[in-house]
Amino acid sequence: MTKSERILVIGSNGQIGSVLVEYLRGIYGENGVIASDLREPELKQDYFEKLDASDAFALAGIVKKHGITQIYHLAAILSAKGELDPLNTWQINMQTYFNVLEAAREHGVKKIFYPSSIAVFGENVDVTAEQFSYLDPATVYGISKAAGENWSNYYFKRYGLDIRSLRYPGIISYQSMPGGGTTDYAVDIYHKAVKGEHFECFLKEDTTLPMIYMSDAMDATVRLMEASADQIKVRTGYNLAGMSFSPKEIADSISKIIPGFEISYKPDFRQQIAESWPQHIDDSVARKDWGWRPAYNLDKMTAEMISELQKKYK
Ligand code: NAD
Ligand code: AKB
Repeated sequence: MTKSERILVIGSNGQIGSVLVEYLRGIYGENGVIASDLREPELKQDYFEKLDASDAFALAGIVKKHGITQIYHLAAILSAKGELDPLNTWQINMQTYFNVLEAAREHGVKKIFYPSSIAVFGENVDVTAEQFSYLDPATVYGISKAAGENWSNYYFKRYGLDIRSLRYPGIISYQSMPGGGTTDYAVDIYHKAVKGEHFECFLKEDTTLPMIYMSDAMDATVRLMEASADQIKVRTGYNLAGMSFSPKEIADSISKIIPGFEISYKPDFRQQIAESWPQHIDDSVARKDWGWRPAYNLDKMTAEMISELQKKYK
């Protein structure tokens, strides 16, 4: 990739987008990255376009107007929110992606990033999901991500579109709040702990899930996108792992720094979603193909989350 890239980030106000836009601007410059979302950002930005990515015409117009060379397509409805209105979730997740694929094909976009998820796996996967484990997702969100991966592979093979994808685990960040997933508790818990409040968890204490710290997720995303095309051997979605832990383990990690932190458990419908996902992810293919290595484990992440949130709430 060169510094003359013109990158469009769709869904830029969300948990990942708000961090990714800044991260990409650090590499490609302010005007190299056009942010876009349904909603205006909280702080006014020079390079922002209000966009409903379900509108194919509007999306293609922005691609043409800015001479876009790469698209990071983040807009989606996540696992928990998705179950509240399955057909609408399917419609939004798929229509926005088709609009991205077609705008890219017709207007010369060279590269696309498609965020997939551990939600593509389902109940028939073992405790650890391998790169080529069976995909039988239990949520409409997971079904849409698995379909999106297959469409990515199709557009790569049929039209030569250079689409790259990661199956993100639950992402944990201090900069931004999550937007309707099953792993959201693992961000909320830090906010409650730093504010000195009790945390009621919507998952059972021993529900282990794969997670990753935002800093590692940013590193993996750009590393994947900057790898040479011949290093990218998987054109559906790469397994990606950071760490795995249960609510009890994250609470114990927090208690080492904030003694007296209290958690209780009141599982709701998200428990069933969590139980359909693997507990661990084997990301050895990503490590081998393009050199992925995470830098954060649970305690290192906890220390940074608490110290950053203490600055925010002081
Ligand atoms: P989020 O819900 O926080 O943000 C999504 C953003 O997309 C929101 O700002 C929303 O306004 C915007 N959006 C929704 N519909 C849109 C539309 N029609 N047009 C334009 N913008 C629209 O989600 P996130 O956590 O930032 O996730 C980003 C992507 O990464 C998603 O595709 C998600 O599936 C994937 N992912 C996230 C995680 C995670 O833990 N955060 C894990 C796995 C995969
Ligand atoms: C969710 O919980 O829906 C997301 C994800 C793992 O895709 N965080």
